[in-house]
Amino acid sequence: MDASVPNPTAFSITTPIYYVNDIPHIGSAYTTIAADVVARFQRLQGHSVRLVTGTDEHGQKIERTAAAMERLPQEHCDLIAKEFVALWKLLNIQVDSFIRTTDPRHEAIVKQFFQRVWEQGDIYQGQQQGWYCVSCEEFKEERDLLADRHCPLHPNKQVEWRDEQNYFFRLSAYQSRLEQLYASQPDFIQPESRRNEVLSFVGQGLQDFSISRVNVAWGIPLPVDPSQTIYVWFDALLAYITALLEPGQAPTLENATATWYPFNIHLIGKDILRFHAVYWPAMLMSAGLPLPERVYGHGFLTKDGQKISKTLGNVIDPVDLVNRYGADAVRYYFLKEIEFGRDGDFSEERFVNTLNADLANDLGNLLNRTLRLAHKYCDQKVPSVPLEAMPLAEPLRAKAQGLGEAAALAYSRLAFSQVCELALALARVGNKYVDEQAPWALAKQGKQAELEQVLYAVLESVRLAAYLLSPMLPTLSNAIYQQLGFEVDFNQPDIGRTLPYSQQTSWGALPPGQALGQPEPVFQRLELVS
Ligand code: ME8
Repeated sequence: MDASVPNPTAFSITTPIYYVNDIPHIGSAYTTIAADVVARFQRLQGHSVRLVTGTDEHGQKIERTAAAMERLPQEHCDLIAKEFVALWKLLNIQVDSFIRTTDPRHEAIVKQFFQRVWEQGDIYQGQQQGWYCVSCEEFKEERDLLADRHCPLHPNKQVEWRDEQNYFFRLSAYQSRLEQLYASQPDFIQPESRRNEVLSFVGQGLQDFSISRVNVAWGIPLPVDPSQTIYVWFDALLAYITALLEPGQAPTLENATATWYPFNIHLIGKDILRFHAVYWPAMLMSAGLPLPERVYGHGFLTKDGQKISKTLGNVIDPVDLVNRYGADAVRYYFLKEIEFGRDGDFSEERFVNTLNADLANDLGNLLNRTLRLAHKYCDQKVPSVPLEAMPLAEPLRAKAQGLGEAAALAYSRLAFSQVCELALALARVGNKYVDEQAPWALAKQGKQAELEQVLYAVLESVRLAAYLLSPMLPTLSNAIYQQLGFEVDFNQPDIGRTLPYSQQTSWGALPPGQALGQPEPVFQRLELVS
């Protein structure tokens, strides 16, 4: 297959390749949850999906962390990488490829890529002088530093002076090609605020950057000078490509880029935007490889206004949150309550209140009360209301009209909170509708046809809301579908074939007469646990 033509039915997405300087925290979970939701949405649309994540294990930051813990670097990486794998399982993330940069296949890919860039004449030797933040693994401009030369992203860490002979990548040679890229593909960097940041940075003029280190033993040896190792960022970005190798496949760039390449989205936090939106496309241009479709840089989760970070030590433990509240709750909260792309503060009280209001009350309770009525008045079956009998103007049907398209658009823009609002608005109208129509009174008056119409409309609305929310809430949506009498599992990779998006977002997908399950609360109210 020609690697420059994207495969239309294949969708590939990456999270950052996380540092193993510590166990994962809620920030790493945030990006990975969002990537999983995008991937699940694409599966609903019937696409084959590859979700790539992994761990970034080389470089000085990891070397020092391991030394401080009196571990060998590899031993340290093995321990921490396991924690990432376990967290993704706990959060119900469907990882297709988990790549570790210490995987020997990765070294082969990095060396081949380096060779291409070398042959292109884009690597040369030079003197690197500057202030280096080991926690960012990045040189900083003096004007960007805080008082006493502290890093703005790691205010508890001082930058260190470096003056060494390194090998440089000729980034400056790509200035105009990058500017053309941003102009011809305005969606390449999202959201808009991040795009502007990059345009302003590139507009100041690009400088070559060093891609090797002299005094860092924990890295991939530089092919042209084994006394140096490859800069951890040059190495880590390439892990996206290594991750696309099939098990047992020879580690060549041709193999790795044959099926899933180029990527549809690199999902990252705003801290690593330059690497992905400037350095990475230039590296790919140099190596003659196609570019990703878009780079999305989301905001930071903060606690008391400070970025939550492993280095700062103000972390929220995702394992603890999941153990106390469940994976669906954690997945939902961060995507619903924080507009994706912006920063957002975490509050446990808000967490509990949001989940109770949206999932226990608006959605869960609506299903529960309606199911009970259907058990009582409709012989434990979905009311037998044929599609033709349901007027287009029926309030819930009217509200549901166009919801599938609106949610698809929101998902494609990564506007997760908007998807939640669309689905929740339907549930809220449903609750009001039940109150107003009072099906129990219709029963008393012997208005069985009207009663059935009301109950059908409400059950169908809950189904539709659950379907739209299923990428965020796979467990809850399974429970809702099962109580509605379906035997399905939203965790199946071929879910888009079992429950196709366009069919499931059309009114009437709930089969009249289908036997209903037992009404049980699908989402238990949460208590604030201190
Ligand atoms: O940067 N809020 O790894 P990393 C939101 N190894 N997201 C956050 C966050 C916060 N407070 N803190 C971290 C690296 N993140 C490199 C990446 S990629 C080839 C190499 C998320 O472990 C966010 O996605 O420091 C951020 O970009 C990423 O974790 C940084 O992860």
